[in-house]
Amino acid sequence: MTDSKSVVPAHADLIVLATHPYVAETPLARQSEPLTPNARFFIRNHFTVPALDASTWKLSLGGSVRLPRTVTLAELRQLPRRTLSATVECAGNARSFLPPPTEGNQFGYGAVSAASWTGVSLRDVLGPDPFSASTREVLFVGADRGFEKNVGTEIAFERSLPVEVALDPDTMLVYEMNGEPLPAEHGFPVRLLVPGWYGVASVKWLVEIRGLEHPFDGYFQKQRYILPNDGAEPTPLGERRVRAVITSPVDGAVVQPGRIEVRGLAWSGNQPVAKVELSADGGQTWREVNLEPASSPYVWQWWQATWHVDRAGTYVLKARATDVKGRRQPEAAEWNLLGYANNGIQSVSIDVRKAL
Ligand SMILES: Nc1nc2c(c(=O)[nH]1)N[C@H]1C(S)=C(S)[C@@H](COP(=O)(O)O)O[C@H]1N2
Ligand SMILES: [Mo]
Repeated sequence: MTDSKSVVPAHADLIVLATHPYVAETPLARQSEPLTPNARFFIRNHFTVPALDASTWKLSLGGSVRLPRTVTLAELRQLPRRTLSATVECAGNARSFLPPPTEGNQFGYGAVSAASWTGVSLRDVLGPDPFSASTREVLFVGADRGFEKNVGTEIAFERSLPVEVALDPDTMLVYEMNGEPLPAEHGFPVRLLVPGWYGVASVKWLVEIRGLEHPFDGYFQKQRYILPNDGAEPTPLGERRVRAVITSPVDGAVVQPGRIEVRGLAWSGNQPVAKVELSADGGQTWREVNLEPASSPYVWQWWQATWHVDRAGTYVLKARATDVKGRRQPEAAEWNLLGYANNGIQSVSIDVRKAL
């Protein structure tokens, strides 16, 4: 069990941005396996990790559900079990590359990871026709809470979904991550998984689901994780934007002329990536790389290309992805006050030098 006062166990493989609450990203160079091992999966907490006991944990179903009730973990485990691979990306991923600087965790490209998730479809938990006819949204409440200075009081971590997204068969309540019970920092014992959406939708330490007859206007729904965020009517962030990253060679690497293997990852939201292109001249010319097929619509795909370089010099590598719906990532994403959803193209500078 997690001690609510303890800091999350040290993750030697992560870059720690903050400890209270704990926020840590995965270095790009450590994204070396098809899925991210649990100990290397990025962590984005807003409050202290709550200490929950699986044997007494209960999920309460209320609000505009037709049949208010509670569900235990044993009951969840009796429902049809499914496993789905999905990437989780924080909307703040790559925020530090969106000039000028914005408030928030200054993530590099590491606020993203992927795992196989096991649990049940939320709609199998809710049953047929679960909500009153006037239900508009479904609210998900985490057990974690704390003082939020922008609100001036203690709040819980909570976020809503449109009913049709909540009832999508791929929206799941998950209790295993990469074949192990969910680690404490990733939502033990049960979290929501909205597989193609920015991570904020996937509420950890889930304890309550509530049908709502009005749009939810909580802090994390209407003041954070929104776009635009310049005072215009805010829309809560939903599906992830398409993007590619280069994992190897790393920015600043020194290599010898010859054949250089370039590798990376690409993902989108609710659909796979169709094409990744690589440029070795800062974006003037592009060629298509070898892209692995997707093992699920929601999970990243590895790609690889061989780059032949004869002459010494500094080169800028760029990779850009296009998903199966034809959405291609932009050269630069539009700046926004809170630095969200930056899917602008990454630049990786490589120094090609002959060995002395
Ligand atoms: N209860 C709760 N759920 C949460 C959060 C949180 O702070 N509390 N953070 C959200 C955000 S912003 C992200 S990006 C993901 C991060 O999931 P991870 O820590 O498992 O990587 O969890 C989401 N779910
Ligand atoms: Mo996030």
